[in-house]
Amino acid sequence: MSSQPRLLEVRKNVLKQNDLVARKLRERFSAEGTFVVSLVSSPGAGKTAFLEKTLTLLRPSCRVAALVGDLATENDALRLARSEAPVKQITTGTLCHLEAAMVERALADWETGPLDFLFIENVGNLVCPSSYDLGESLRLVLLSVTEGEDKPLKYPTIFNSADVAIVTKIDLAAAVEFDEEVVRANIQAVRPGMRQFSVSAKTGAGMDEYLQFLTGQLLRTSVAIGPMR
Ligand SMILES: Nc1nc2c(ncn2[C@@H]2O[C@H](COP(=O)(O)OP(=O)(O)OP(=O)(O)O)[C@@H](O)[C@H]2O)c(=O)[nH]1
Ligand SMILES: [Mg+2]
Repeated sequence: MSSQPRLLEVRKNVLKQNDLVARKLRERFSAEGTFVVSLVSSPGAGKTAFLEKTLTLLRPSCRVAALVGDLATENDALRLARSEAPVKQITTGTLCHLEAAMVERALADWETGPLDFLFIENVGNLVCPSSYDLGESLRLVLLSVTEGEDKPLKYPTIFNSADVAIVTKIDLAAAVEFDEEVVRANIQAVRPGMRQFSVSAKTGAGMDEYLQFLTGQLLRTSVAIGPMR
C-alpha cells in the first residue's frame, strides 16, 4: 500500500493545527490593537533591507517591532536592530517556513510593550510559507527586479496567499532591463486587483507611497476596532 494517503493526512493535520494557533494569534493582535504585517519572498529579494527601511521610517511616529525567520544565523536580526526597534530572530533549523506556533513562542518571553505594527519576515522561500497562516493582517510578497518578470506566473500560490505585491530593488531596473508593465500584467493575471508598489530600499524611492498605504491600513483597522491610542 502506498504511504501517500497517510502523508497527506499528517500534512492536513499540521496545517489544521497551525490554523488554530494562527486564529488565536489574530484574535490576540486584534484585542491588543497591533497590526501585523508578514513579508514573504525568494531568498535575497530584499525583505530585510526593505524592513529595516520601513522600521526606521515608521519608528518616529509608530510603535514597531519585528520578528525575523531564517534557517540559521542572527544576521537579519542584527541588521534590523540598526533601526533601534525591538527585534527578535527565530531560527528554524531545517524548516523552510515560519509556523504560527513559532511566532507564539517568540512572543511569549518578549517584552515589547504595546505595538502599532509587528512585522514578521518569513524564511526566504517562494513555496513553503504560502500554506502557513501566521495570524497576520496583511501579507506582502516581495519580488526583486533581478528575479525576472515571470515569477508570479511560476509561483502563483504565494502571490495568491498574499495581499500586496512589492517590487524591490527598482534602482537596478534599468541594468537588468526589467519591464514593470510585464510584471504588473503577470501579477494581475494571477491575482486580479492585487495592489502593487515599486520600491528601492537603497535609494528610498517609492517608500513614501507604500508607508502611506500601510499607515492607512492601521487607521482603517483602528476605526473598525476603536479609537487609536
Ligand atoms: N541595489 C539594491 N540592492 C538591494 C536592495 N534591497 C536589498 N538589496 C541587496 O540585496 C541583497 C539581499 O537583500 P536582503 O535584504 O538580505 O534580502 P532578504 O530577502 O532579506 O534575504 P533572505 O532573508 O536571505 O531571504 C543584499 O545584498 C542587499 O544589500 C535595493 O533596494 N537595491
Ligand atoms: Mg532577510
